[in-house]
Amino acid sequence: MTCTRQASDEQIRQAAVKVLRLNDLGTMTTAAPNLYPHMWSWDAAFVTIGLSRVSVPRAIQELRTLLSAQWSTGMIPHIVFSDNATGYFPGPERWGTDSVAARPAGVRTSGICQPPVHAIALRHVVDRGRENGGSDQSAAEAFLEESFEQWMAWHRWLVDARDPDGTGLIEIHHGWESGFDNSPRWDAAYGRVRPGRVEPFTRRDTLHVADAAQRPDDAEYTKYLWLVQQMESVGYDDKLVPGLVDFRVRDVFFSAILAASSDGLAGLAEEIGHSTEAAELRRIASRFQNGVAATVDPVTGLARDYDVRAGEWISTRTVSGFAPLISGGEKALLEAQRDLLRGPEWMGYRGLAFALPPSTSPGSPAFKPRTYWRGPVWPFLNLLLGWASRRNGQEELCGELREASLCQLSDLAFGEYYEPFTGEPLGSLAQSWTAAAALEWLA
Ligand code: 9WN
Repeated sequence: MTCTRQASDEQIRQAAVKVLRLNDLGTMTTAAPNLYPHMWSWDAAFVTIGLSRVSVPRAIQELRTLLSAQWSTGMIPHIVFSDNATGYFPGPERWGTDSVAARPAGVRTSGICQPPVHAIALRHVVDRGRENGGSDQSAAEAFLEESFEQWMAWHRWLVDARDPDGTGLIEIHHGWESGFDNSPRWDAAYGRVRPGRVEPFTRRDTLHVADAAQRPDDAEYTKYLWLVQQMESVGYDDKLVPGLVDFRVRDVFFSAILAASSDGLAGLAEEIGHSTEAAELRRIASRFQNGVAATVDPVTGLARDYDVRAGEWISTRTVSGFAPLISGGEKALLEAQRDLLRGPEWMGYRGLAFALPPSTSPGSPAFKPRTYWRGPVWPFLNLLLGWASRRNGQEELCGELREASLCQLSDLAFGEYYEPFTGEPLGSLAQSWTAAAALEWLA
């Protein structure tokens, strides 16, 4: 499918750089200007990838800021709050993390995590530094040496705290940890969450989007806050949370990202002579790659999450079903997944504005074209799929995703997500990781 661009490459590049500049607070880039006035963990990784095309030192700073918020357990929190802590709810007070001893002093954070895309971003920073040479190269290589143990601690924490039984899948305790907040993947699990008394709250997110119906509703938010309250009641203790929290699922997409990132970090470890850690990371990569492959539904061909409390597979048709393309795996599995992705339920669905996978298949009864993770297309995910396709030796698929993405992003709105059939940008505009994805696609 060919598509038309509304702006030249140079116009897209300049507009994307402007978004990142306007969202830059100096040492952190906010995820979006109004809706998200703080740093989000997996957004920061994509922002770093985009920034590395503009300034390697600034890209390094982004990861450094994120690492300054790492808990002593190794966890990297999903939000690092800026000083503008009143601009988003729930803020640090509601998270109740100020009294958690594992949190580094002087940095306010949430108490949960997000998918570990960071080592992929670090690989980009090192590669850009080496391409540029000179001070960019020395800064990137010095940063790799200096930060390596912290990335290692992050991956080890995920493995030890979130997969203690060696299933090859990471357990999450909140939809926010998946980054796919209200995806229909989580509907059944949330259906079983029965909130107790939740402290009263006033949302701020709905003030910053054109139509509040695009966001999760209040009943969903009540459950989100209930889970926070449950975890907060035990100080986010890794040993205690699984025993009391009402949401426990093994997230296949998160696990695939851990596999891919661990493999990437292993390569970086080898380059700096950490061969023991490299071997450990390769074992992690293969454990989670196998874990992901084992979830594939023989009927749909999509990878599945697992609801731990219900003891059930989750078979909703969402884009997370393509987790094996991210983790990598056996040739036959990846070929089948690529066919599916290009097929009539996904990139080839009739009438799509751009041949890009919607977050939920339009063929699914759960599909809602304008509602957040229930249907819209999320541009940063397409960059991740493109990156993985190239790593898997699939330049052609990467090229298709690139072409369609650049057409989509040539509206210069840098939407958080897009209506799949009209191509309308939705949610927050000038979203940082969307701008970053554009910069990386243009390179
Ligand atoms: C909650 C920042 C984040 C993304 C998530 C996305 C959304 C937050 C929210 O925004 O989540 O973490 O308030 O809706 O779902 O993937 O990291 O862009």
